[in-house]
Amino acid sequence: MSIKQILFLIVFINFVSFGRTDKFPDNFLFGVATSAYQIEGAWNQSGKGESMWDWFTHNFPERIQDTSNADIACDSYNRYEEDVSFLKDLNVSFYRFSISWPRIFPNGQNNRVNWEGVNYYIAVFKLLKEFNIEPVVTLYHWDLPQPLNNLGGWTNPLLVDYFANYVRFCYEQFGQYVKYWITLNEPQTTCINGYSSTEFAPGYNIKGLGFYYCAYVHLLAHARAYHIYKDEFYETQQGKVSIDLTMRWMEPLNKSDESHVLAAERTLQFTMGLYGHPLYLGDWPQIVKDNVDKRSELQGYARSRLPKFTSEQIDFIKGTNDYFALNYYTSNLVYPTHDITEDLNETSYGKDMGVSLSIDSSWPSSTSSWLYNVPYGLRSMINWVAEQYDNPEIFILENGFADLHTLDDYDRINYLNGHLCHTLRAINEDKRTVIGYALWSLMDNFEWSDGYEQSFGIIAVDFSSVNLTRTVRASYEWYKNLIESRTIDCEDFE
Ligand code: PSG
Repeated sequence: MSIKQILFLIVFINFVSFGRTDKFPDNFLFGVATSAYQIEGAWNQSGKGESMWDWFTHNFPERIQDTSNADIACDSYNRYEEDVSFLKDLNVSFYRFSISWPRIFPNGQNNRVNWEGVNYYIAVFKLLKEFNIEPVVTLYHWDLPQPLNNLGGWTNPLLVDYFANYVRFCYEQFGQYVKYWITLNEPQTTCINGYSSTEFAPGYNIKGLGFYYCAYVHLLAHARAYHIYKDEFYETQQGKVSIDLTMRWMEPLNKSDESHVLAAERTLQFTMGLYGHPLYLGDWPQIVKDNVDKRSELQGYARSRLPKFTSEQIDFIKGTNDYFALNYYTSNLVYPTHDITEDLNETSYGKDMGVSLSIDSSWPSSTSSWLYNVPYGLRSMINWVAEQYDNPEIFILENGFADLHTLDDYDRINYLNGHLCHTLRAINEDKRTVIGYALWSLMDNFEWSDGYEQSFGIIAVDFSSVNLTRTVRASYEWYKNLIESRTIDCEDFE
């Protein structure tokens, strides 16, 4: 080999192995996310009312892995200035956080306002504005005022009116600061874990019905909140309103078996489609109606376990998503297990789909039992949403990883890197409109039924210290660097 050839080889190898960094579009938004109950603490401070998660953790501590609660959590209610200083240092474009309903209306109703709570959020908004950080605001991230939980919570259609009064007040008070509103966070997760299982608050396993009634009331509440904004506030505030939806990507166990392909598609329709279809196409997905109506009849119900929308309700819900707020964490393999006319005494919604879920043993695990690192699933999910709902603008509002309680969180960096590379491919190669990405989470916090045993933060919080000391992890520096350079190395993430 001549010197010339060797030199060429060196240049060539450098080009393929080190030169392959990809750049995010200039207007792509990078941010981080949290939620009120998980970080604020101060559960009964300054006039805040009891939420259903306060009630749940105080009365059923055994339902939480470490029997803990979020009475104090990260104490962000008192330490928000420090937390916002990290946002400034990271140089994020936006911060996604939620407003605690019982901090605004202690008994859930608009006849008593807790102005201290209102002023807390105004202080946060002002600080974000000072640092040029866009607030992306979730109106409801699972902390329902307990008096409304006593009314049956999200299975009672009266919640729609209470929610309407609450969101109207929030638009009035905070609307001047907000361009991106999220009405409800991940109703799929709470309708499954809270109304068809005892794992999450309120822990009502309303067999066979909870999942669907909860979805029905959430969709009506979202649509009402959307119309209130459009009718009363849009003209002056010019913001966008969405509902935040989550899904695991569903991959057929055997891609060459048509019945597996159908099973995966069916599962997507029963989970993401249950919300996406009414919002974009009107009414429940056909397969959901077919299966649940049929099974309910065979089970001897006088009316289907799936509530029917009136044609007015269908029109009222359709078209009420200005952008698609998507959370993605992980994937599953799916295979068909039984005909829906079988196992009629079983009430889980899995039986309405006729499928079972598993995982691929090659997927890297996290410390959390359900979370595997499957980056291509995010790209598949983006494409599925785009194809089903005619290319909506997609805003990824949660993606993150549960790692050991360590500062050297290389598995998290690896997870984030892969998911951001696949997001970039969805933009560049699949030509999808993805406008931004929020990393879950800014800091360790109360991880629902896992308590403090799972950590999702790029900032570690020492929950055993009185000062709740915050320490940045390796992933924090990695993300900060990514935000600055807007480039990412995708060599290892095919
Ligand atoms: C999201 C996705 C799944 C389970 C739970 C969530 N999944 O795919 O099985 S909850 C979601 C939530 C936030 C949590 C975070 C991590 O919005 O509050 O802390 O994800 O679990």
